[in-house]
Amino acid sequence: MDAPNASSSYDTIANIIRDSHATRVVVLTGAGISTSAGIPDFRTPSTGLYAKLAHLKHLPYPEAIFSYHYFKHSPELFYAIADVRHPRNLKPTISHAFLALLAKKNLLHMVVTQNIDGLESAAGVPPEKVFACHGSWDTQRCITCKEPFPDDRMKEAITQGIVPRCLATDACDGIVKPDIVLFGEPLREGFEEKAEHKVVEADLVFVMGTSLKVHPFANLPRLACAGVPRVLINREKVGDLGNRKEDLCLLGNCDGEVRKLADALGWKKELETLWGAKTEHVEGNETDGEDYTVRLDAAIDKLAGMLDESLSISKGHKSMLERHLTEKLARLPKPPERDEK
Ligand code: CNA
Repeated sequence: MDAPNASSSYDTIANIIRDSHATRVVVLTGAGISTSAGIPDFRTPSTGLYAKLAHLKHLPYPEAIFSYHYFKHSPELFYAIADVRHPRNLKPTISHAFLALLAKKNLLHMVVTQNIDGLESAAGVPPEKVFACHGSWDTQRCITCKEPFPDDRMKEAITQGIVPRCLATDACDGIVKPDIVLFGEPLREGFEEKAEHKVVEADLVFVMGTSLKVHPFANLPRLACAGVPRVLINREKVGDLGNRKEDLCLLGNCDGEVRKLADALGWKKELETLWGAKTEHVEGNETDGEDYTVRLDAAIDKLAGMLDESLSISKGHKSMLERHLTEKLARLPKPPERDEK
């Protein structure tokens, strides 16, 4: 079968939705859905966070900063850049608003997101329709005794770039970590029920703004039943999307593709109105423009300085890195911990 041209793809998807062929829509999202809100993704060459971290010569590999085993040993490195990664005062994108519109029209079965920015909820997707499988910055706890840690103290620590310590008892003093899932940690409870089962039940699956490099999330699109249309909205082809005859690939920026799709559905005005209502009270993205790039670069310079210092004062850092890499290699074949491909 010939690949449909782009304009007929929008119409095909619109027909599937409009003619009520699809009423259990599952949307699988990643960092690309939030880049236009000003949050860099991980893997886009040049603008992604990994490209920036790759210049740090004493970091074993860019993802180490987001690895639990590395965090336990060197939490100060994570907190050196926590302030620029923390999502606050951000506007949801029109792509997030599209998810809320699907929910409003009773079509949304579940959004399964790898994102930790909370922008689905900010756009108005009901909480029971969002499964953030990598957690969020909303809460935090001690990694030793698991006691929750107060929000205001956490905010202070993040702003100042210092490692928060457990307040539960004098004896504990454990490191506090936001309830985001770092590499090597178990996923949030409910992955089977709220992600895998929902994809199996879906009659239409969207995959948006993800490189599908992180497991076990990366396997979710394959769980869609045979014959169920899978729609990729991304700048590039990823995973096995495009391999089934019912797959449709809209390659481009999420927001632009979503606008075209909304147009084909006759939802454009409603979408813009919903988006406007959810963003008018947010004054401006904190991560907008040059100021954010300057802050991010400054945080990464600080990180570089800390790494240089820790290497020059401590041979222990080197042996920790060796241990960490050995542990990482030993852990690789064991899903369902969150891990790279
Ligand atoms: P990734 O590996 O960085 O991939 C992003 C994908 O989105 C790539 O394929 C890009 O080409 C594509 N992309 C980027 N911008 C756009 C855009 N505007 N329109 C269309 N496509 C775009 O990120 P993944 O989400 O796949 O990786 C999973 C990690 C990233 C998760 O564990 C997250 O916690 C982590 N992350 C989250 C956030 C966030 O919460 N906003 C930000 C950065 C990283």
